[in-house]
Amino acid sequence: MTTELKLVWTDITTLAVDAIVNAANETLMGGGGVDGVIHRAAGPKLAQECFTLWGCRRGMAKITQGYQLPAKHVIHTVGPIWMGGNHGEADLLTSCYNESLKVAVANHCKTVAFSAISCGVYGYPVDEAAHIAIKTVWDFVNQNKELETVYFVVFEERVRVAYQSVLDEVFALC
Ligand code: AR6
Repeated sequence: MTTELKLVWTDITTLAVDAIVNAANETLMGGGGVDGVIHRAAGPKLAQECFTLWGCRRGMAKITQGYQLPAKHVIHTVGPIWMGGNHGEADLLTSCYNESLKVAVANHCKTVAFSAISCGVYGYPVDEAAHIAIKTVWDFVNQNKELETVYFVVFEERVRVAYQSVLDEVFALC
């Protein structure tokens, strides 16, 4: 199966996909940004399940149910905090996408929607983050044929512009 990659500008909590990917923190107990929005929309049972997971290391991913969300599951991944680029940030961000996709496939998810991990409070430069997000997903779907559609969900103009320009580059090469 060829996986479709799609850029969408919407609130990720509105998407009826198999899994949405949350930009969480190591506690997995909720926070601000997209994490807070997802927890509010999913309802308190999400935090109850997260509590049983004992947190998540940076660069890794864990899955829960979606509860009151239209999405069946939430994959929680913890992105790097930008500290100038020499602290393993790129490897950690790459790992977030790979680990989330591995968890998705292991749980038979065919449609997965990513938030722009680390592009908000964690301060990752959006052009570099967009490049890592798209390249990592592209490489993964070329090796793994289980996924139908991967959505890159953007919620701010500066992030949309960054993703669009990387996607234009990638598809120009095809
Ligand atoms: N739908 C889709 N994307 C959204 C939404 C939404 N409803 N709301 C915000 N975004 P951030 P991070 C975008 O800060 O940088 C939390 O407190 C937003 O525009 O949510 O990985 C966690 O608990 C931005 O482009 O995540 C952590 O402590 C992107 O989501 C920390 O923030 C990511 O921004 C994680 O920081």
